[in-house]
Amino acid sequence: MNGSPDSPARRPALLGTAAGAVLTVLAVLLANSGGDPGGPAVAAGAGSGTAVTRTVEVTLSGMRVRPARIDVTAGTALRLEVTNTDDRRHDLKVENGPATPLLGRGRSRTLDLGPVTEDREAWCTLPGHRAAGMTLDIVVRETAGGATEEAAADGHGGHSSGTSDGTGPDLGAGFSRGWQPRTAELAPAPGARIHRLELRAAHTEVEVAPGVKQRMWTFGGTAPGPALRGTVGDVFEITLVNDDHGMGHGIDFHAGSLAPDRPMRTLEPGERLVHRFRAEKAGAWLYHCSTAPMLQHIGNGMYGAVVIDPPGLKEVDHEYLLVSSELYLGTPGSTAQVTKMREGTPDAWVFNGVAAQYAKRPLTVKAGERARFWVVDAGPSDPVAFHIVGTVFDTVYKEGAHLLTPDRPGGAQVLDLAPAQGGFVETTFPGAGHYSFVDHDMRHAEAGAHGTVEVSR
Ligand SMILES: [Cu+2]
Repeated sequence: MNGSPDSPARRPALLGTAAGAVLTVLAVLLANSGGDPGGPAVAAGAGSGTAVTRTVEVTLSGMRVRPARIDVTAGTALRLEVTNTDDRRHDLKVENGPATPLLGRGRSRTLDLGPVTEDREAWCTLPGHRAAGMTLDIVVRETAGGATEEAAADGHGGHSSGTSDGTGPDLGAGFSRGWQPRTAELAPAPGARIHRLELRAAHTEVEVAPGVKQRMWTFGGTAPGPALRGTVGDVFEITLVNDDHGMGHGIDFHAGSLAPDRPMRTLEPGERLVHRFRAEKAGAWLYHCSTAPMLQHIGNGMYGAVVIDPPGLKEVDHEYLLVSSELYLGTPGSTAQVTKMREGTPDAWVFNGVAAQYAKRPLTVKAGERARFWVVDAGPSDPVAFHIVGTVFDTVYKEGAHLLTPDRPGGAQVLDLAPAQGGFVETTFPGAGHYSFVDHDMRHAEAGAHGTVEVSR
């Protein structure tokens, strides 16, 4: 049974013959955003007189400890080289063990835990930081095992997104190589008065948060589906094709007024229909899958926006469209995932389908430029309070009406939208800097619903 040359049982003996009493195995886990754990993440066992010291580089930043979990073999002497890479100060305290002092940015301290024989937790002791997710689990295994568990536990393994503890995806991590954000720029309405589009309903794997892939149910291969834009009186002729072999889907355009029975019916796999409506009214409208249970169909990605310009809409330097929604990880339609939808405990809140994507890849404008932000709340359940730090809105248009125009003395700070509502705000960025835009419900902002407008001179 121990025939394999690299079987765990033989490794300590081999090491023991090569070295003396103490052998240091350096397992450097790269904590950088997006990098795979580099170097030999070796977990060697204590056996035949071999005591093992293992050194792990640990970084503190963005309300996270990286790695978030370290697997060690029982008896391993563990040494943590702790570095704070955050602008804020943090520390790290090990349960029944040593603690670092408060560390400023770039400061490091080594913690010697000695031989570890039982599971331990470590955390930042600053008020609220532990609850916000600054924890590290040290997990003891009885025997030497493979080196792959560290990698899997480090949040790089697709669905292993660190959500089991309720802290959501690691937003400080990196997106996969080649990742591109969903464009937030909204193109002007095409001149034609009839808009024809084929939309295919299908399953698509999407990187919904840094390093986290999720199977989404999509219109046109993306979540949100493609944005449509026109002017009052335009006709939209949407051909919906159900490419989903597993279930039925339909479509409901809030921008249209018509008897739902036929155009919003559920299409069985392989079926198609043409959904035609005339946009009689201006607004920022939601479209979504019309098949029950809609909580799941919308919650898994089947939504998008239709923008119908109000007459006389002025040109601005930049126009953006941000569709807000919740994000529920896990197998679509599984009991675990649907329970989160019913209980209102999403894993993240997002703009345009991906957590923190515009924090990683900011929107860029120049000082003094004027920008319009269209926002549609796809829900399925939560409202959004759209705010841009450092700006005042002089224009607010919500649900078909101007609530504020620049000729009036008042200003606005938030565009508040219930699920399925839409509108826009306008502002002029006063000077160069980094303006965060957020859902001002901070539970949502801190769990993905934030981005940056980078304003240059
Ligand atoms: Cu559907």
